[in-house]
Amino acid sequence: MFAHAQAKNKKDARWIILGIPQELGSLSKVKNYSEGPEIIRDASYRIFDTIFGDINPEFIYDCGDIELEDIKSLEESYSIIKQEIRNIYDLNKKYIFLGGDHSITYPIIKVLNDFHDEFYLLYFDAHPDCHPDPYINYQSFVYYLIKEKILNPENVVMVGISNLSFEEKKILDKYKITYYTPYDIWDRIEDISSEISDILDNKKVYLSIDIDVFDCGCGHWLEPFGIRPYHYFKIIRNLKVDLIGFDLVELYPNEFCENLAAKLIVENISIFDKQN
Ligand SMILES: [Mn+2]
Repeated sequence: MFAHAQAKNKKDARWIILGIPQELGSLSKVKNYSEGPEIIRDASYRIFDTIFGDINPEFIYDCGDIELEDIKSLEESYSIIKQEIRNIYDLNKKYIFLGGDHSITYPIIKVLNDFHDEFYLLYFDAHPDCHPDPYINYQSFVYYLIKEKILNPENVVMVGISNLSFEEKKILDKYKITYYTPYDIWDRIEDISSEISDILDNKKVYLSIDIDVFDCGCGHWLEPFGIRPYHYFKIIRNLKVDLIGFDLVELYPNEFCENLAAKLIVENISIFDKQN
């Protein structure tokens, strides 16, 4: 149970936490993505009050994890994740999904697309996950969401892109996807946070955070040229949006990184509660 999740039941909560310990979507040999939800919950006991706003634990409910342990096929895992989210989905609540590898965002976006006419994706990641692989996995699912016309590429904003394949660069150009590199972010954070705030002004937004966007080595992929939590919060605090929810994925366990993950979640709640 997440430390700050003290709502007595789902009905009274404004925020719903759901763990998705998926790792089938990863191509990496090290398979401990599935530990993510539990280690983030453990770390939440080391993170106390918030610095950006207030947090009220009575409005946060933790649903626990989706059971994925015995699932051997990716298609089956996507269909179970979709079904479980549909079962608990309520338009009046905000959702926090704990990954897992980044492929969990594929079924999440599919469900959101059923419930919302239009929404924007704000994507913090060192990678655009648009690689045109022959099947849907953690590095190709954004490409598939666009190809399947689930995501409108005009409604995607990527932050912190530092490592992309030749094909991905062409795809980002072809679909005219807005993206910022860590250099852009470090160089002109004030302007970029205003730009992003203008693009997303009053829109419904889903936020996806791959922790490898930060340059502190917390993701499975170790990307040395990234952004800092300062830049992240600078952008997030400037938004005036209708947040649908967010996910946090690809955490590689160690105490510093687990604390960062829990901190991001707790501060997100306080920031987005204040915005509404
Ligand atoms: Mn990534």
